[in-house]
Amino acid sequence: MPSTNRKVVEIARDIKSMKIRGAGKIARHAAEALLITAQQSKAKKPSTFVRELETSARLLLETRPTAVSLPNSIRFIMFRVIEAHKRNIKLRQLRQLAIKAATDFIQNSLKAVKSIGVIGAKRIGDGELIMTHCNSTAVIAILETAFNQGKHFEIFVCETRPRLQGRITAQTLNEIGIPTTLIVDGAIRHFMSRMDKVIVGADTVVANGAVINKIGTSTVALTAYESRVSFYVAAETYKFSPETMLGQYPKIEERDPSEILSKEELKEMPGVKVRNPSFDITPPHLINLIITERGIISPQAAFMIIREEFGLKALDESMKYQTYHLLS
Ligand code: RUB
Repeated sequence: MPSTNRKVVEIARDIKSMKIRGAGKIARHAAEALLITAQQSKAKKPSTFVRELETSARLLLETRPTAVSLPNSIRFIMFRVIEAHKRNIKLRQLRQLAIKAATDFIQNSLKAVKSIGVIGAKRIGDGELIMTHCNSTAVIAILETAFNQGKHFEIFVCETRPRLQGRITAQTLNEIGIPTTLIVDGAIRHFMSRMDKVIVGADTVVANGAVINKIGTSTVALTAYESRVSFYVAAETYKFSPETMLGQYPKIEERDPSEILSKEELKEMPGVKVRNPSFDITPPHLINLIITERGIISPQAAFMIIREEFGLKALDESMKYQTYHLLS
């Protein structure tokens, strides 16, 4: 088994500890880790080179289980490398191909976020009140684009317990100059009836159009539904999960209780259990639209995006190469 590149170990550690966080950033850093593996490889044979990439890929896949953008970015690169390796191409070309695949993924991903910004901004009206939850690069791209177009609107940001990513959103919106109000998660229903819409990001979009995002998102969606407020999701197509077409749902990550109560506080109430799920599932009937870089779709069309983006052959390959192959 080849040893893992030090920089790759560092990236994997930062994803696990959430120093690197958010589904899009996680995917781009995973691609960067494979890029570094390819660039710094000392392999003398193509098979050793592929094994080195697989070792890095396995380490990255074990970091966080819920955002499908992570396995999708690895699949994008590994699929191309393994197919080329089957054609017996030379080591130098294989390395170039891996570097190109990783670079393409990163560039496509950044382009997708920008396109979502442009498409989503068209749905922001002057004078609107909009709620968001957690911290999503795709959502911020929409809001920043609309703001730069001269639209006036105000954002309500949920604090997002326990890791308070809502504060990161509030800080970013403040830097852009967008009027922003930070609220605690418990105040979501109190303010919802005043909102014109909600926009959140996604970690995974499943085949039936359900969206997995930060814990609390489904409560925001349910509250929006009750108040007849539109609920939009901003998600690049690499957040759509081909595995869900094959019956496999991503695991909902449950993080350490110490993110909620310190070890000392926990010791003071030994009989109390703390649960800390990081994500939840919003069902499709609570979602009005999903904004992708390919356009706006209804959640019911998620299935078509998966078929078109990943194709049946890729679905088949995913059984061979992805989570299954690399983690087995
Ligand atoms: C982040 C989160 C974000 C999505 C989308 O969770 O749920 O809403 O990842 O973000 P965590 P983006 O902080 O646990 O990673 O649009 O930036 O991909």
